[in-house]
Amino acid sequence: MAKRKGITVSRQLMDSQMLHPEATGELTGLLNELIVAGKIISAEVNMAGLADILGQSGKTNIQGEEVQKLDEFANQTIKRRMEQCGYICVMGSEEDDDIIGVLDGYEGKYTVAFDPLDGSSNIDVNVSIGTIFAIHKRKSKGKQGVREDLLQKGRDLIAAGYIIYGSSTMLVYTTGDGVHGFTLDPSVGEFFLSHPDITIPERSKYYSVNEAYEKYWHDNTRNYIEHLKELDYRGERCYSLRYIGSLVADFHRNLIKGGVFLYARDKKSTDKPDGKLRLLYEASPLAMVVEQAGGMAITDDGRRILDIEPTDLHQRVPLILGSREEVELALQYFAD
Ligand code: P6P
Repeated sequence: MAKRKGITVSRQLMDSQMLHPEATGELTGLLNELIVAGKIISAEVNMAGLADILGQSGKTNIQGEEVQKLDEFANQTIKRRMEQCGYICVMGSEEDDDIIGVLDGYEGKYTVAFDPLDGSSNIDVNVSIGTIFAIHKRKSKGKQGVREDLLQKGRDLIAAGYIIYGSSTMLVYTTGDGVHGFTLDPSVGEFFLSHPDITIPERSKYYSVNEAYEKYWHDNTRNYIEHLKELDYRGERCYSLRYIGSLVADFHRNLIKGGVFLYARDKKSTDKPDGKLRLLYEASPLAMVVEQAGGMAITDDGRRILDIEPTDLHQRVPLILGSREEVELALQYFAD
């Protein structure tokens, strides 16, 4: 008797497409192409420990960070698939200074912004890392897309999600009808539904922040974290700090177990007055996922992440996101 494997992501995408009679199948096609790229990256990441791919590539990216070889591989893999998939008109990557076009004749109605391999500084120590993606509908007319097609508010996202390369490879995404998680079965090369309709616990005892920067924090961050440390969580025990230093890994843990993640602005780096994380391909897509899962995502002056009007491809934004009650508590310290 063949062992039932369950629902594949392609089947789930087709089912949700059927709920929208106006759907043309282009979004499904685009997500399927991103999934193929994710499978290719997953195979490479899992091989990294064996191949000589580890180590520095000797190049630096727009962020001034040393680019690991796997970063480049992931970036090239996604760009090659996207430029000729026929579903997008322009893309933006954390690894590329400027917007990236598509092959002539392959222009489609969507755009994609992505971080090809976030947390890459953790590659060599086998910590979970991830690909984050954000999909909008183009606004411009004509063939090739333009910058303005990418600089759209998170609340107008059509779809968003991430692939986490960890003890297993998982795809977590939303198209606005809830959040669904799929686990890759490498033996058949398919993502199977493993976490239907993910909802983030409303409360939690976990907070994620890099405490090493405490002396650089603004008072609101310091007062909030100090308050958490004074709180008895439901009279049982105080909060626990969980911080991996890999955004997708920290976010995924909080999505499943509950928690609040902070990367607020600090006084440490004058060249990063708005914190470290990027709006278009980190904060916005994760904010859509967390809101669809029942959580919240705000800046450290209380604004909703999804309402922010982007002005630059690589703009940074202070980010506080996670369980609804935890972010509501944080709002008492951060709302202007
Ligand atoms: P810090 C990894 O380099 C990253 O971009 C995110 O994945 C992670 O959340 C953050 O930086 C960690 O930054 O300053 O705490 O090392």
